[in-house]
Amino acid sequence: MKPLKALLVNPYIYDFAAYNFWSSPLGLLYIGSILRDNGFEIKLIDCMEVNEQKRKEDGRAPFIKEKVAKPVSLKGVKKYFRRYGISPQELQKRFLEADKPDLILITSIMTYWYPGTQEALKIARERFPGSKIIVGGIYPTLCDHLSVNTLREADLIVKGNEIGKLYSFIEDVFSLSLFKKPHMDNLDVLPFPCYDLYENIAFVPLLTSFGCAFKCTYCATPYMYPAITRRNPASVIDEIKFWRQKGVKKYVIYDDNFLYQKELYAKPLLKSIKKLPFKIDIYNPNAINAAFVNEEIAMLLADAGFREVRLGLESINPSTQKDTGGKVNLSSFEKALFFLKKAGFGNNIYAYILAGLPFQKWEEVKQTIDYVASSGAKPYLAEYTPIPHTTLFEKFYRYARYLIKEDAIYQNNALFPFAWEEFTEENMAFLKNYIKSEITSRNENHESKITINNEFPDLGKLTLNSRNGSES
Ligand code: B12
Ligand code: SF4
Repeated sequence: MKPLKALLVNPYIYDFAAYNFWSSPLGLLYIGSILRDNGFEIKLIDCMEVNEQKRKEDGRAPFIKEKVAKPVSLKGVKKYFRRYGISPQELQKRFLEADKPDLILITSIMTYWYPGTQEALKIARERFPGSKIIVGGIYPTLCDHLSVNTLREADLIVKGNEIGKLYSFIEDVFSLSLFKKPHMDNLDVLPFPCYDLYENIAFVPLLTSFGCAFKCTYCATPYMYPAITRRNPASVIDEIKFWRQKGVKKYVIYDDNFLYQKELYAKPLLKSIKKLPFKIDIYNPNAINAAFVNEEIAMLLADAGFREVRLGLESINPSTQKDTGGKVNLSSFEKALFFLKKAGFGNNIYAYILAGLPFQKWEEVKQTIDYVASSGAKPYLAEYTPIPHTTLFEKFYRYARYLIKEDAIYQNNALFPFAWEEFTEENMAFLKNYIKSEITSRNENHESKITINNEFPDLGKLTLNSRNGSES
């Protein structure tokens, strides 16, 4: 019997800004590998192509892009709107060139990118009316009611970890028994994601856990993954060796919880990476928790090949820290900085700062930027994204200036849904510029007001003139 054919599709997206910041359709590629293990012939159309000439040393690259007209729902927004990735016409062409697949699997990564998913679904449906089309990913997971309407052409919509639904559907429709049906939670038995379908593999994400021990009020991870699942360090090492043989040198940790229970997971993993007979580069776009960074961990991160470290700080305002979940405080941040600097990360420590939370005042963000810059770390603005099923979303969605609950397109942080009189779009623009110009030049001139190079800092005393509440 001829093998069944499955076509994986990572749709193009529409957004006001987007850049490949080590982004990759990892969930889709895992599903592809599982089906391949079951004898399916797998093909991939990844619409999110990048401009290879502009790829950075570290693996990041700009997506190819084109200005497009805004949909009616975004007409009033005074920003350019673009499609990132290949055009619908190019996608049609690639579908025309493809043999008729039995199964088409389409992913969706951010909720507000659903229009691209919707279009890819329509194009696939027109070209292959007889194929079964399944859509999964973050959008149906977080916006299940909305996705039922917007993705009507799909034969099946799969939420989060409902992989069992996918297996049953395939078995019913094709009257077969899949012989490998791993649960996604069992990270040690999953086949490695099918990155071999790409001509060039610029980096490979390493999925080392699902879930998180914290419950930050802006984050959907606790909803999507109520239980924490960890991956055995030995399995991660096997995967690194596997990709290294194929020439991959850069790895990106996709983990919300990398240092949690570090004695059992991160430490043995980092030690094993250090012992590998080859060197790799590691990046962590999802920040690590400063509270878990001690001297040994900082050294291990450096020795294992972390090229930079990104820490989540969010805010220096104790009440914002508390209201958003209390995962970090200034004393643990400063301690982490001290050890990371000692381990040699110097100019390569980034601190994420949350901007645009409901009823946040812009001065708080500026003070946090100043604090981070003076500490010698690089401030990095993370504009708040309202995400369904999070505490903040459910509490404040009525106060947003867009209908964020009715249409996921408005969940895009580029729209600044929670702008208000004490934090306007102009304030946000100022803060972005401030980081770019003033702070960058201050960092370049090494004008650090906080000196934490030689001695252990007197924790909690590394205050700035402008720190909220506790001026010193
Ligand atoms: C890694 C990550 C990133 C990476 C890359 C993301 C990527 N995949 O390309 C980077 C660092 C770039 C990133 C950036 C951002 N992220 Co992010 N990110 C994540 C994270 C931690 C993991 C995603 C992941 O790959 N998981 C592992 C894979 C295996 O899971 P998965 O893709 O969801 O797939 C599973 C299912 O969905 C399913 N599946 C997937 N596709 C398909 C298809 C079919 C057919 C089927 C059947 C099943 C299926 O199979 C998998 C297993 O169950 C999630 C949180 C989380 N734990 O999910 C946040 C998350 C997706 N990010 C989020 C946010 C807010 C952001 C940012 C906006 C943050 C910011 N303020 O700057 C930016 C925006 C990015 C941009 N504009 O480009 C939000 C989602 C927001 C939203 N509205 O959708 C999440 C949920 C985190 C949160 N705060 O709650 N992110
Ligand atoms: S923001 Fe990070 S620490 Fe907080 S709940 Fe989400 S994944 Fe966990």
